[in-house]
Amino acid sequence: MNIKAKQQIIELLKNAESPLSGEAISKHIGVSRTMIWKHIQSLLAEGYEIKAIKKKGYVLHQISDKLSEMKIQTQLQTEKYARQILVLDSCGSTQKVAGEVLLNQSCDGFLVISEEQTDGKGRLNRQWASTKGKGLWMSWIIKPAILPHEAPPITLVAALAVAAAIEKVTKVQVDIKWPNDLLINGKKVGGILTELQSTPEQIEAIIMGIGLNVNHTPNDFDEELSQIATSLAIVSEQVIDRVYLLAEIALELETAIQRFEQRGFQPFILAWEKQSTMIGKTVTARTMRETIKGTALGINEYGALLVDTQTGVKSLFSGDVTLSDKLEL
Ligand code: BTX
Repeated sequence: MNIKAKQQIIELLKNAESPLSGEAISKHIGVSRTMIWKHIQSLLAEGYEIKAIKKKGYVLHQISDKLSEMKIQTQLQTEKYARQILVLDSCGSTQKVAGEVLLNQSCDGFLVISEEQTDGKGRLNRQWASTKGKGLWMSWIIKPAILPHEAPPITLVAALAVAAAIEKVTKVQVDIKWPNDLLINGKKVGGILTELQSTPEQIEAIIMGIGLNVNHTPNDFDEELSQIATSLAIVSEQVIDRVYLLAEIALELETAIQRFEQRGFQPFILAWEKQSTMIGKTVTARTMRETIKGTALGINEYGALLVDTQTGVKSLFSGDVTLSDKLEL
C-alpha cells in the first residue's frame, strides 16, 4: 500500500481543526475516495485511532505507538538498512523469520521486527523474554564483504552501534559486557545474538538478532528477570519513541558495519574498551571447556577478551563473563 499517501492522511488529520471528509482528503492528496477508505482501514490496523463521524468525516484521536513500515520508513536516514522491512505483530523468533526471508531473497540490511516474540532466543538456546509492544525485537540480515574468519567481532561492533544510538536517544550511559550484553546500572537492557550462515570460503549472511527492553515498567518483568533486567524507560524515566530509537540504531549500525568491512575491527578497539566497565576488573569467565578467573585486560583485533590469569594471559573467543562480585546476567 502507498506509504506516502498514508503519511499524508495522518498529517492532514493531525493538523485538522474539525473532522475531514473522505472527499476533502481525496482532493488534497489526489487519490480516489475508495483508496482513502482503504488507507484508513490500513491505518486502523496499524493501531491509529481514527474515528469516522457520520456526515462529517474522519478525526484522529490517538497516534499509535505500534510499529509500522510507514512510520519506520519516514524516520530512516540510512542508505540500505531497514529500507526493506518486514513488520510483524507476533512471531516465534525474528531470527527464524529472517532465516526464511533469506531463503527467498537476499538483501543486505533487510530488517525483520516484531511487536512480540513467543519463542525469543538468546545464546545457547536460552530464552529471551519479548513482551508485546514494549521492546525492539529485531533481526537484521547483513551481507558483509568479509571472510568467515573475520566475522566474530561483528557482534562487538553492533553492540557499540546500539549503545551509541541508545545514548543519543535517552542520554543514559550504556555499559557493554563482553561479548553481547548491553547493561545500564548493572542490569541487562539488551542482548545481541549473531548467527552466521557461511561456507568455509564465503559468508552467505549474518542474521543479527538484537533485543532491547524499551518501554517496560518494572511489572513487565517476571520475578526472576526483574533481578537482572531493566528497560530504557525505567532508567531514563521517560517513555521512549521506539521508531526514533530504531531509526538511530539503523543508522549507527549501517555506518559501523560499513567501517568494519573496510577497516576491520582495529578502529573499534579503543572505543569498545572505553564503553565497557569490565576492563581492569576481576572477572570469572565460563567457556565450553573451562572456568577461568582473572583480570580483564582488554580485547584484541579478533574481538577476543584478554584475561590475565595466574597461568598467563588467555584470549577468550566465546563464553559468558561476569564480574566476580556480581549476579549472573
Ligand atoms: P544471552 O544468552 O546472552 O541472554 C539470555 C539470558 O538473558 C536469559 O537466560 C535470561 O537470563 C536473560 N534474559 C532473557 N530475556 C531478557 C530480557 N528481555 N531482558 C534482559 N535479560 C533477559 C542475549 O542472549 C541475546 C538476546 C537476543 C534477542 C534477540 S530479540 C530479536 C532476535 N530474535 C530472537 O529470537 N533473539 C534475538
